[in-house]
Amino acid sequence: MMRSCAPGRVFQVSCVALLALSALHLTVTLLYYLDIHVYTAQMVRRIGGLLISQPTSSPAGISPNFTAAARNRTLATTSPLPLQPCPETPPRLVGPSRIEFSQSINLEDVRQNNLLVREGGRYTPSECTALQKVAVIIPFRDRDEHLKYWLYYLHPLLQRQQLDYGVYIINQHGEETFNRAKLLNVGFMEALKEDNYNCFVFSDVDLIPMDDRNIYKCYNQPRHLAVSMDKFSFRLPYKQFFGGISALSREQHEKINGFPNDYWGWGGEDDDIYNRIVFRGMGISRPDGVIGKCRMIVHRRDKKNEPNPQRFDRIARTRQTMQNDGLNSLKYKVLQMRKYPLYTFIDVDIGGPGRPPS
Ligand code: UDH
Ligand code: MN
Repeated sequence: MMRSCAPGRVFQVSCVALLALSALHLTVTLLYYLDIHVYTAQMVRRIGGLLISQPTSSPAGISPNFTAAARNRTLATTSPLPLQPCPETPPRLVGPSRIEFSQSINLEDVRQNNLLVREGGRYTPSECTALQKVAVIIPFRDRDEHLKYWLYYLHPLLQRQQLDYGVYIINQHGEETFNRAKLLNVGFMEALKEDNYNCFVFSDVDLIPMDDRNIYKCYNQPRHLAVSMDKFSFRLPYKQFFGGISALSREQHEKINGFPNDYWGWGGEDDDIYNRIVFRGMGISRPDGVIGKCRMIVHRRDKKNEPNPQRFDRIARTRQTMQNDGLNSLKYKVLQMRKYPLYTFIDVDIGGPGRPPS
């Protein structure tokens, strides 16, 4: 009996072993398949997020679009893929490029060429996690033509620099004498109400960098970016010059009590800012003279921005005035905030010389 049963038993054991093996194989295959699908689903969701985040309506610079922003926020928070930090040197930079102001710019075209820019002029790289969140603040009044060139050149450049950024146009309402530095302080405060920006690039509307290696981000010292401008024959006009475009981290800006609010008219506020930086023990960081080349759109002096005759007296007294004139004394009233496809526009009453905002 035992002998006759033996081959049957061997067969039975083999069958069970085979069955067990098949089951194991099936399970492994199934797990692998499911995993791939979860991953694929994540990819699809991510790419879908990018596609959906394109603005679809409202012509640039004309009508605001609030719904896209809400949608983008939702997508951004549900994105499941962990991303690598963005590299120190962005890989898609092109170096020197041609900047000219002869062609006319159509904002709708600019928008079509920057479909990844979200409502309000926001952008977040999809391929990596940016290390800083940058608010670009532009002091503004009645310079629509210059703004078009700025958007045309800067949006592609900032994206190549893999920055997580937002663009804020701070418009001085009314006819009072212009006050660049106070508008920049307003931009700092208002941008922080929107997001936890940790870097602020303050730029004139008429300045375009000629080389995308001039990165619009913050460094361990306050950064001066407009170091060799065409209008100064591509040289620093003087060693302490801090005008045109600068970048300060939130901490650096707060450490100097922000910028002065009391420079009405053209000139001096940039020297006051330089003094503030030095008096708080910091120095200036700069790109070299080749990378730091910039073009300024040629323009006449604006009305209500005449050279400020008080500027020399004021910059001689920065050490005292900076304690009580700055972020801690800033008073203004936001009249309107509008989200356009390529920028956020904030219309603000900052008062006038000796007159508080109403
Ligand atoms: N700004 C405006 N509107 C104004 C005044 C100034 O938007 O009415 C802003 C704008 O961002 C501008 C910045 O403030 O780029 C600085 O002002 P600016 O461009 O007038 O300063 P700049 O140093 O002054 O260029 C040059 C004076 C004109 C000299 C003309 C002689 N050739
Ligand atoms: Mn200018």
